[in-house]
Amino acid sequence: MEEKIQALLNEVSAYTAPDKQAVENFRMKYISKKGTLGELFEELKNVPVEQKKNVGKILNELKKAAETKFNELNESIEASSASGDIGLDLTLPPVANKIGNLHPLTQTRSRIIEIFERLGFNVADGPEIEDDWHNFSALNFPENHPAREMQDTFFIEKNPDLLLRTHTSNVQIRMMQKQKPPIRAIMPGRVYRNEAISARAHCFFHQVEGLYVDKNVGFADLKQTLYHFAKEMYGKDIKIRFRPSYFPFTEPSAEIDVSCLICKGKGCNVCKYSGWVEIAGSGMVHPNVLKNCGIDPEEFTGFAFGMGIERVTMLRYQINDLRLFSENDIRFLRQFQPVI
Ligand code: 2NL
Repeated sequence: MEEKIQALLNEVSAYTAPDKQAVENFRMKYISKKGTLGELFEELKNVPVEQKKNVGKILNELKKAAETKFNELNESIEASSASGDIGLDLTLPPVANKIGNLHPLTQTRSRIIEIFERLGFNVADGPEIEDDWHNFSALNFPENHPAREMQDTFFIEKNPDLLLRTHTSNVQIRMMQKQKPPIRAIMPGRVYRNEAISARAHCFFHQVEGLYVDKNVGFADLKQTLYHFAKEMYGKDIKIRFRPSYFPFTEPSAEIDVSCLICKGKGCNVCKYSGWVEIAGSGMVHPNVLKNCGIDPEEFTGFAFGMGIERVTMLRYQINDLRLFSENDIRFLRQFQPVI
């Protein structure tokens, strides 16, 4: 038994502990009641009387040595954590934080704003719940226009009418009422239409409308502004074309197409084999609209345009289903990490 105790004495004095857990393991193994010391004191009862004194003495030495060692180990662990050594290697490269990314529609909206801000356009905002006058009447919609029907527009109240705006033109109307030209602003925002939801239509979407009213603003300004926008948004090789169209609030009106980004104009299913995709509607602000807002159409002229942010984003990233934008599916949203 003496030899066994001697061996244990050596073991105890050589013990090292790198962390708190190792110190606790030491305590359990040697000092605790169920540990080695406890067992040895049990065994001491069976040692012959003539040896008992001697064995008891070295066993007590072992006990003391283990207790001293335990205190030492504890102190050195305390001291190393107080000195800032917390078992972390700070020279290792950091683990990148998993941060989120902006929604693809937000990214596109920011890019659109950036392009027009550099041309001197302000950014304006207005209410999504609107009255009939700011959404329809001021914009020269005739009394019996289909957009004024329940199946096309979400009405909140009837007589007097309150509705969810169907475009952000209400913001332009409010701006023209409040402010004298020159006016140069874009209006991004959410708009609502009473449509059956499918891959190509939704009951809400996002729009950016633009307005430029001043003396001598002409169709050439409209064309160059939107051509510049298309080149900034889609690349300098983009082609652009204007097709005659009709809106109650512009005269003349034009639909704007860009050469298909997918097939470069050769023909594919995105451009329906025409080589062109529609990106915006536009036109010269109708004199009635200017008059309705207290601006003299003899003195001032202006152009306006409107585009869907979803549509621009779908072309940018080749997304084929509008519903993906509002389903909050993380597998879709995570694909729009900005490139650093
Ligand atoms: C489209 C077409 C358009 C406008 C919006 C506008 C606003 C005022 C006066 C005149 Cl206050 N026009 N906005 C003009 C032409 C087209 O939007 O396809 N949007 C998604």
